[in-house]
Amino acid sequence: MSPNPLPASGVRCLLMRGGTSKGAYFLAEDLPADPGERDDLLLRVMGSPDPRQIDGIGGAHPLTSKVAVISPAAGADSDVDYLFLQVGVEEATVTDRQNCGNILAGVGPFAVERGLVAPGRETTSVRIHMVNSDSVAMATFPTPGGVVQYDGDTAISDVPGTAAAITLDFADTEGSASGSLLPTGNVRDVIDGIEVTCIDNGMPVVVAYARDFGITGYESAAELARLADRIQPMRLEAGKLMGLGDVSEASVPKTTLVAAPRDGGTICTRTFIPVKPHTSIGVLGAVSVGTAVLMDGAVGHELAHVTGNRLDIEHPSGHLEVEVELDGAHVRRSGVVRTARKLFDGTVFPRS
Ligand code: NQM
Repeated sequence: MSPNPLPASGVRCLLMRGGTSKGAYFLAEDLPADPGERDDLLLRVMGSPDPRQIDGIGGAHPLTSKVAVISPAAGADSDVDYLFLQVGVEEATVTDRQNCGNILAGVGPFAVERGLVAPGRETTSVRIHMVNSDSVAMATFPTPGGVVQYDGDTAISDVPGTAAAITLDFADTEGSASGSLLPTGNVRDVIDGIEVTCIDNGMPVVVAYARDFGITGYESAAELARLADRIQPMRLEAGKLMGLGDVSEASVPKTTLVAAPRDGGTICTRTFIPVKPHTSIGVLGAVSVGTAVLMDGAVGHELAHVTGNRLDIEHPSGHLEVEVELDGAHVRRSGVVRTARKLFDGTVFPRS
C-alpha cells in the first residue's frame, strides 16, 4: 500500500500550454463516463463559476479555462480521439460546441506521455480525431530518443520565448459546427445594416469590417472590451442564420473584425470569443478568417494581400501564419505551426 494514498476525489491531470491557450488534459478513462457528472466535476476542477476561478486551476479567462479529454481512437482513421470542452469562467457552463486548435497542439505530446501512442526515434506523427467536428488533424513533433521534446527555437506570437515546433495539418474542417463552409448559403449577408461573411472552416466565425464598428481595427484587445454590447446582437442573429440556433449561451460563433494589413501580413484582425476580445486569434478561427478573405465577394477579400497559400493573419499581439488551399469553393487542406509545453503532471483535487 502506498505510504501516502491519494484521496478518492483526486483526478490524474496534465496541465499544458497548447499554443496560446492553457488547459487541463485528461485521459477519458480518468473522468466519469456520464457527460453530466463529468461536466460537474470539470466545473469544480476549474473553479467555475467565479471570475477569478480562485478555488480551481482555471486561469480566469476563456483562453485558460479549457479541457482536453483524450482516449484511444474508436475509429481506424486515427490514433486518438480528442474531445475539447470550453469551461465557462463566470458561468457554470461546459460546452463541446467548438473545437480548439491551440489546445490541439498539446494532444500529440499528451498521447505519447500517457502511452497511447508509441513515439518515433526522431519525430512522431499522431492522427487525432477531433470529436467536436468529426475531422482529423495530423500533429508532428520532435521525440528524439523516443521522448517528447518541448524545448526548441520556434516563437509564436503572444507566448514568451521559444519552444519546439508542432505542425498541425487539417482535413475535412469545412462546416465543423454548422455543416457547411458558408452556413448561410451566401458569401455575404447583412445583419442590422452590417455586412458580414459567416464562415466555418474549423470554427464558425462572423467576419465584419472594423470600420462598421467605428474602429480602425488596429486597437489593442483591452480597448475593444467596450464593443461587447454591439457584437452580441449581431452574433445572436448570425447564429440563427448559420443554423446554430440560440447561441446566447454558446461559445460560437466567434466574431472577427477585419481591416487592411499594416505589418506586411495578409489581413489585420480583431477577434471576440465570443464577445470578449481575444489577445491574438484562435488557430481554427484564423484558418476560417483566412479562408473567407480568399473568397471572391467575402467581407475583407478586397482588403487582403494574398500572395499564395500562406496567410499571415495580423492580430493584436503579432501574427499567426496559417496555410489554406482552396479547390474552387472547397477547402483542400489547411495547416499551422504551434508549440506546446508540459507545465504540471499530477493529481487535481476538485472542490466537493
Ligand atoms: O480557433 C479561442 C484559442 C481559441 C480557439 C476561441 C482556437 C481555435 O485561441 O482553433 O484555438 O476561439 O475561443 O485557443
